[in-house]
Amino acid sequence: MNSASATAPAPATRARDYKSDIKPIWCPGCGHFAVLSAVTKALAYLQLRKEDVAMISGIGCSSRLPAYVDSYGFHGVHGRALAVAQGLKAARPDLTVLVAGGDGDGFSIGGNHFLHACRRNMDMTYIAMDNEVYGMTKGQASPTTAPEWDRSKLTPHGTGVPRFRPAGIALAAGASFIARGFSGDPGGLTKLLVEAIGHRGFSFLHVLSPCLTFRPEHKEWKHQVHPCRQATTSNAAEAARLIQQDDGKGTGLLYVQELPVWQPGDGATADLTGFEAEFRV
Ligand SMILES: Cc1ncc(C[n+]2csc(CCOP(=O)(O)OP(=O)(O)O)c2C)c(N)n1
Ligand code: SF4
Repeated sequence: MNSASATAPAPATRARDYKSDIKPIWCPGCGHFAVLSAVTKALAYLQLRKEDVAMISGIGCSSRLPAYVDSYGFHGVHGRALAVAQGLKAARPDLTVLVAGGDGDGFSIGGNHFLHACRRNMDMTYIAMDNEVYGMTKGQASPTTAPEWDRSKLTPHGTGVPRFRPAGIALAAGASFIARGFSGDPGGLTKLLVEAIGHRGFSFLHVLSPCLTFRPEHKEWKHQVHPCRQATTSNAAEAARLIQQDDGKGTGLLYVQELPVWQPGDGATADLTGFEAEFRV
């Protein structure tokens, strides 16, 4: 190695360098492609080392995302991504932890973990790809499906149940960063992701990411999604008003606040030999 190359800075990592060799098997036009692209662009923008990033997910089409990113990853159990991610962050606070999943994974079976992850406020980013349907299991209603949607054989008269409102619930549960992006606006989504990763605490990024296979009518989202009509606030009461008055299609950073971050101390790295011996079968 000559002296010039010894002092030369390492070449910048490009977005495509963060893509794994596995080809996505999502349907053509699936919104999740744009989320994958935003993730790799955000990692490249921040020049994060692959070995310092871990992507965790549950189960669903959206939860396949970690397989397509060349970082550490864990494709886990349906609804348990946040539990796994928090365990990992407790043990390895040095890692940048990103969590990815769908509205079914995160708000139905994983709803309890979502609430407590918000209030625990560990330093990680949660990307919830909301297509208002269970895509992977072929089109059942999810918690964010409109009550009158009657295209699933399981709910031929609609669910009749009001929607789960992810941003409002995240705020009520104590999340310190709440943003909404749209897969039809990849530039805006990348920017929000960079901000979410940079925020110290639990960053909740709600992404409107259509499933054109089971909700083809969501092509219309491109005409319905709009920038949020009010400026970002750090006041929870103002954020509540903003989120309540919004039609659920307003994008941007809705709320950000510095709140105490929960990170266990030495306990996470304690010697567990005795404990493990006690449970050995
Ligand atoms: C414990 C458990 N319950 C149910 C399932 C079946 N299941 C797999 S994916 C899924 C829902 C996927 O929907 P969503 O999380 O919204 O992601 P999408 O596929 O729409 O991206 C369900 C119910 C499962 N795999 N494990
Ligand atoms: S079924 Fe829907 S969510 Fe799943 S890959 Fe196809 S378009 Fe995407």
